[in-house]
Amino acid sequence: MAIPTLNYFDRPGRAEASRLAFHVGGVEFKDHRFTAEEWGAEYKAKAPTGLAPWLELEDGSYIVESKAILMYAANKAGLIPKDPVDAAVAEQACSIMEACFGPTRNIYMNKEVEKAKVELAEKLAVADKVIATRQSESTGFISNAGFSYADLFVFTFLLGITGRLPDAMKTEEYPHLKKVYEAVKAYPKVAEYYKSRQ
Ligand SMILES: N[C@@H](CCC(=O)N[C@@H](CS)C(=O)NCC(=O)O)C(=O)O
Repeated sequence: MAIPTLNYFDRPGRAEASRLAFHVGGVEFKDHRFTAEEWGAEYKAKAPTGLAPWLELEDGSYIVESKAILMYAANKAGLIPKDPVDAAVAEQACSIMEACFGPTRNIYMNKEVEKAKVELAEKLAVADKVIATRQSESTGFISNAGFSYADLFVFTFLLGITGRLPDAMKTEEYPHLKKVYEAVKAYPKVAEYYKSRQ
């Protein structure tokens, strides 16, 4: 049986939330990873928009944009809240976290680093504040509706930044984001995924 292929670099980045969603949902997919060298030599030309990730579906068509791919994976995995408010709360968390990508990228690219650090701190503080308003006290997930793709989105952003730019964010300054991170990390299917990759 043909299965979808997720194409991305061999790092978490913008594909990790989808990888985890597929894994959590027990949805089969091919996790095709490449190095930066392979990207330049071969895959950039193959990528539909010249950017990664992209997902090739069983019928040969594709989906680009990491968030759209995550929507596909999350739908397949049953990780999209059904209630309208819960669904909006999940999207709210993703959007507010997405706003942190710009300054993070500038820090990574060594572009106006001090300015980017200030901007990142401001955006993380907003994300922490907004997530606090709906976060489940008992589970630590973004909403009382339970584990969703938004938890994976926030988790993988934090995983990326703490892994690649450990000095850019002091996690203890953002207790609600930290709580999401720890809750997702401890989620059995997620813990199992990282154990299997060791
Ligand atoms: N909005 C796109 C951004 C994709 C993107 O910027 N991908 C980067 C890696 S995270 C990339 O392909 N960089 C290689 C290049 O620009 O050649 C998404 O979310 O999928």
